[in-house]
Amino acid sequence: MVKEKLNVKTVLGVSNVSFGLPNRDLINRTFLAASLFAGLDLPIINPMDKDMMDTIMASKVLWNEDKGAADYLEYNKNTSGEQIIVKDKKEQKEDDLFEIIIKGIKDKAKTATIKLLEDREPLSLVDEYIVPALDLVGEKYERGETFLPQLIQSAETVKNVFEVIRERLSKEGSAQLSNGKIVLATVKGDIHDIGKNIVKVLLENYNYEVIDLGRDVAKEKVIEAAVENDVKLIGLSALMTTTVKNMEETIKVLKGLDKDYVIMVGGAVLNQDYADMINADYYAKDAKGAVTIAKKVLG
Ligand code: B1M
Repeated sequence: MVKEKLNVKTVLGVSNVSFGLPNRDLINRTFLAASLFAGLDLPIINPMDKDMMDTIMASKVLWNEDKGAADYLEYNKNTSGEQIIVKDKKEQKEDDLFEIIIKGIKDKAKTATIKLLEDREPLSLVDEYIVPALDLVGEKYERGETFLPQLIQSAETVKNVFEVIRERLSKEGSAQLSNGKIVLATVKGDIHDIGKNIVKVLLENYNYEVIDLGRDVAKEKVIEAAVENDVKLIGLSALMTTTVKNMEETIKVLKGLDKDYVIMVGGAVLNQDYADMINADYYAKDAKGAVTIAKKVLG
């Protein structure tokens, strides 16, 4: 009411509420959470009381005052393990693209990429920076040393990096798309599309017309696009052990149709043996491998 009617900030000595009661800490931190929820601006608390500080840090995440949960992650770094900071033998520098991806510093990504491209091939950045940095982020995530918001920040940073690479590649490549059409999709249930997008750009660079169905694509949509566009080659990408099953099902349905579709698969979760097992015609380890296969199949 004070905030609505008077439009002023509020301050409150939180722990007075529990005076005379047992287990005051419990009452205090519950009241703190309730007061913050009601819009309290400045709680007066003992900053050495970890429970109270935990509630403050958590509430800032929940009310989105702590963007990307950055302060919360920093605050918890000692309790949840070592945070990702440095690439082993390298000095920690924020202008290093590897560090920029790992730390998810989106606004520095483009400048650092442009600088690297002064004396490097665009695609070398994929193998030297993007893949190893994301691999490290993924490993740390798996070990519980880094968390989903950081994974998302790193992925968004890579988007900025790849934007520059894509622009450079399209300047270098030919504008004609004449070597044949390819349907490309990340399979149902899987939203990982960074690798698929890299494959797409490189295929286009070699003059293939890519019908990109995006990510989380149902098998029915793949079939519809293949029939509609009369393609021979279909590329499927999957990154998770849980979604390769959907890749297998998509291949099964495609192979049951009366056209001889050629199916190439890729993604970090796969290898040649697995690709053979799920009846794919080709497995590509990376984007260059996908181009080699396209050349073999479509010329
Ligand atoms: Co997620 N994720 N993620 N993630 N993520 C992985 C895959 C994981 C291995 C991390 C880990 O735990 N170590 C793990 C899967 C574990 C498993 O398999 N069981 C995982 C998980 C668990 C999850 C979530 C479930 C997390 C959660 O919500 N709790 C969730 C899944 C959501 C879903 O899909 N339903 C999730 C979400 C995300 C983000 C959104 C944050 C983000 C993706 C953003 C995006 O893609 N738009 C993300 C990221 C970035 C990763 C890691 C760290 C990096 C993936 C990547 O982009 N690599 C990843 C760990 C890892 O792979 N090391 C991980 C770089 C990319 C260039 O490589 O895709 O392999 P890649 O592509 C390569 C080659 O494989 C090949 O060429 C590319 C270029 O060389 N290639 C092809 C790929 N597709 C091809 C197709 C071809 C040919 C070649 O022909 C058709």
